[in-house]
Amino acid sequence: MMPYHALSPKDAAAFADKHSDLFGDHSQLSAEQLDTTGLNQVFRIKNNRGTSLIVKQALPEHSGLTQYWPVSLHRAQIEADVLKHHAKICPEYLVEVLYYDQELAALLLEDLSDCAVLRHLFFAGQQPERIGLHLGRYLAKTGFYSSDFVLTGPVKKARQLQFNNPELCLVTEDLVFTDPYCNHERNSLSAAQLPELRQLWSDETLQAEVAQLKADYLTKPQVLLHGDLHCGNVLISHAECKVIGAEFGCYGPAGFDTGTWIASLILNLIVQSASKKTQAQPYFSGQINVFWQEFSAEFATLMQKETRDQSFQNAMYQQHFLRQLWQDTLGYAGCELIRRTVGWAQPEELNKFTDQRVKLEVQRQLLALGRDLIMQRRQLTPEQLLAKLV
Ligand code: SR1
Repeated sequence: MMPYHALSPKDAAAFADKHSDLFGDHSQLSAEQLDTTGLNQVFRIKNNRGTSLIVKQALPEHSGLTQYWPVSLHRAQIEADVLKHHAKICPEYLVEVLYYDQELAALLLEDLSDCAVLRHLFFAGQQPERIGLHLGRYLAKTGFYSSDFVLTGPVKKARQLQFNNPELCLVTEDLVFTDPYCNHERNSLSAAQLPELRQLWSDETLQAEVAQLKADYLTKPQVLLHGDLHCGNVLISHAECKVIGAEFGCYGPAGFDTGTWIASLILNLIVQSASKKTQAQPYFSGQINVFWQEFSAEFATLMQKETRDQSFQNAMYQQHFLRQLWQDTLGYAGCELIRRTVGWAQPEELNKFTDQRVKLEVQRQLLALGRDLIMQRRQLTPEQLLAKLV
């Protein structure tokens, strides 16, 4: 085994060559360094016949992140395991992990070069069909088959240990549930937002609800979550929909992923509506609707037909579970909207505004909607959520 070192492009090509049969003998490999978040480095390795693979390696330091949180290289193992585990359940929706090297904290992945990042398609004004359907199926299947409906107690507890991800979960705990509700130095704020921020920071009723959602994130290990399901982590082509970027994976409340995903669509809806570039509302509302219809129908069918645990075969319990999951979805969607508006990890969607007045108005809308979703989550129906997006 090779001790850890940051791979050079040449090392990455040798790594891909060694762990795949794809390239063949005497291949001339080239390595292109793709965009990097700084937390990882990513290479595309190609031979002269156009066959390509991806090497993704976790880096020990990140400008910014590691000054606040210890993030060990173990996150690469978590990512490989979550992707592989979810792929066992629905391979059609996951990037394939061909090899994982623990020492190097490096994954060898299939290259989805026919696909584009969903966020970039949205920026280009495209409205890919069926994303709601795909993500609904992906989350229903991976959620159900990693839950107590199917797994025995001992197997589930072993999985919880395997996917114990304290370091990156702490990033989520701080960035999603803590920082936005106080004047933390990590927040991304502007003076013009001060009236709304003062309200947010003094809103004890809202903060009590966010505390409840945070407690559930910490203590409700229902399903194996992706943990960071925004449209930057979804790749799309005319034929495929693939999920990537699972290093925040862990066991947690099923509504966390469904809520984060819906928030990502709402964020794009509100940003695009403000930019008046395309008819955003019918498309995004339609996708949110299809997503929830598909997710809840698939989850209900699986509960009815595939539940192994005798207690959880109870139909009334199953209905209660789905009702609670919807409420959690709204709550986590609200938290995600608020943290993406004022927190540290501002999304590319918001950073694109050149007119600061329009950006401020969008931020106000996101904060108000985020608050409503959290506070009204016990009453709001899916139809009422869609009505709020008009
Ligand atoms: C660089 S880590 C900060 C945020 O980005 C990721 O996408 C996660 O959402 C995390 O909160």
